[in-house]
Amino acid sequence: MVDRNKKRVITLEEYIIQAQNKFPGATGDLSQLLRDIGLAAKIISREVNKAGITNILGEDGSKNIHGESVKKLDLFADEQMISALNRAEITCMVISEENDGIVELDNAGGKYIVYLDPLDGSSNIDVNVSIGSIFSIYMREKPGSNQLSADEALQPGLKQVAAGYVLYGSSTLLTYTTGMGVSVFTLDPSIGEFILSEDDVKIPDKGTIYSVNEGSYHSWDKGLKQYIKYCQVEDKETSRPYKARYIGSMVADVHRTLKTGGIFIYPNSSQYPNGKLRLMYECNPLSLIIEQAGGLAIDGKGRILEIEPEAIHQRTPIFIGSQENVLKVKEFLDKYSSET
Ligand code: P6P
Repeated sequence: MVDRNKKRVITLEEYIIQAQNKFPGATGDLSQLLRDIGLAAKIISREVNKAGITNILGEDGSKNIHGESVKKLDLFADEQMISALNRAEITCMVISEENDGIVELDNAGGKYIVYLDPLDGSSNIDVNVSIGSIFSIYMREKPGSNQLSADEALQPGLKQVAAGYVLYGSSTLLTYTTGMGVSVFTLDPSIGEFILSEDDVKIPDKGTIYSVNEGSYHSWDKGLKQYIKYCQVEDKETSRPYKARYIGSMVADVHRTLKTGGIFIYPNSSQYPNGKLRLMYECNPLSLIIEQAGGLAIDGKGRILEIEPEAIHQRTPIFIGSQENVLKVKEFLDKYSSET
């Protein structure tokens, strides 16, 4: 007898189609794009989970455009994502951390522009710590034109039509938003499908975890130093001292912040005067996710999503997480803004 009360699983494909049906005018192109990213994520997840067995761990001996050693898995993830996006012929160009300029796809007239960090946190691959893929999707301002330029891709984060990440951890999660809330899918390897595990996710208004690389403490501005001291002072009313948690993989640190509340920080410093993390394919997509979940993301002054980009690989400081935690660090940054 079928147990009709048993909750039926909803796959990523079914969810995307149901969401598309809410928009009668939808062409189905964005749905196709999200499904293609989902397919690439499954292939990358399989390779990440057996990386220790196949000869795909370690470095491939080359350096990326930022002078960072490239891991074999970085390149594999980049190839899989770009290949998946190319097949659907609705994306005209991809901008990826692994490539200096724009990667022109076969259909130069495609209406979408996709930013990728194909495998973020790759320094953690060889020590089996969670890593992630991040994607950010924009509509072209001049659809149909075969003249591609990076300028067309320089749009503020508020204009993203979709954004999300894949977290390769104890399980593989795909989290995304199209501006109508945040949904989380968990990969069920036994059937090879992403299954809806949480819908319309909301970040707690405040949290008791702060996440920052305290090894750089001495190169921070005074406001941030004072904020971290505030987090560490005992005060039962505000549940302090907070806990410090830092994985060193942005997708993992931000996903934990989404789930538990609190704040993730990668600030400007003497080593990284404009911050280390990339605006277009790390900070903007994760900021859209967190804001859609009711949180906040700033560069220390204003919203990350409102930054008018000047370069496709530009960096930005980021303070992202629960409203109350982000507003509190901003109080300290403003108070000590005139002091270094
Ligand atoms: P640090 C990983 O290399 C990364 O790009 C992000 O995923 C992560 O948040 C950050 O850099 C870690 O940087 O300087 O603390 O090692």
